Amino acid sequence: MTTRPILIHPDPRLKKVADPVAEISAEMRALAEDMLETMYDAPGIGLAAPQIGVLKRLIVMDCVKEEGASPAPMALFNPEITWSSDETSVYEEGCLSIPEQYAEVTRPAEVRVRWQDLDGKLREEQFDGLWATCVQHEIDHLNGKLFIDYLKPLKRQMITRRMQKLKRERARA
Ligand code: K1U
Ligand code: ZN
Repeated sequence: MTTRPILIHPDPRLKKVADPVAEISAEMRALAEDMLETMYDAPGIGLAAPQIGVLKRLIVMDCVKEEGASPAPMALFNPEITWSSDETSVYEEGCLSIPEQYAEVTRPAEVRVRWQDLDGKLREEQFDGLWATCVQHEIDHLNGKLFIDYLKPLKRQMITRRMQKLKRERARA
């Protein structure tokens, strides 16, 4: 398993619609393992393949945050939201591609998601709480959408400028 560098916004690869995974091959399973390692190392609670520059419809998540609790890693290939609740919830989101920037985003409080697991088996589950927020944030990444796209243009521009500055500083270091 290897950690992979995470792309920082703005990057054109973060704005593209990712391609479906045609076959859950050994290579795709290894990619999922690398993504989980990269997510835990960051640390984060989710990661989408485009964030490491791979334009494939694969996300990983583990939203168990309590200290000492057992990890609950998930890898979802070709995830699709099949139902969203009318009830919404607000969460102060962050993004590993937009480090140290947080903002409140309103999303459906519960979603049903269908996906293929590591064995290629079709699965469907209902998510709530932080899992629901995270799975929607990650599926947005597969569609080239970032949490800052939900914000007012001025706030989005301010965050984008901060990220441009951060990238310039990192390139100089
Ligand atoms: O997709 C990503 O960029 C990962 C992102 C997922 C996410 C966070 C918050 C709401 C929705 C989706 C992160 O993991 S940011 C880091 C983070 O939230 C966190 C890090 C350490 C401990 C707990 C949370
Ligand atoms: Zn993100």
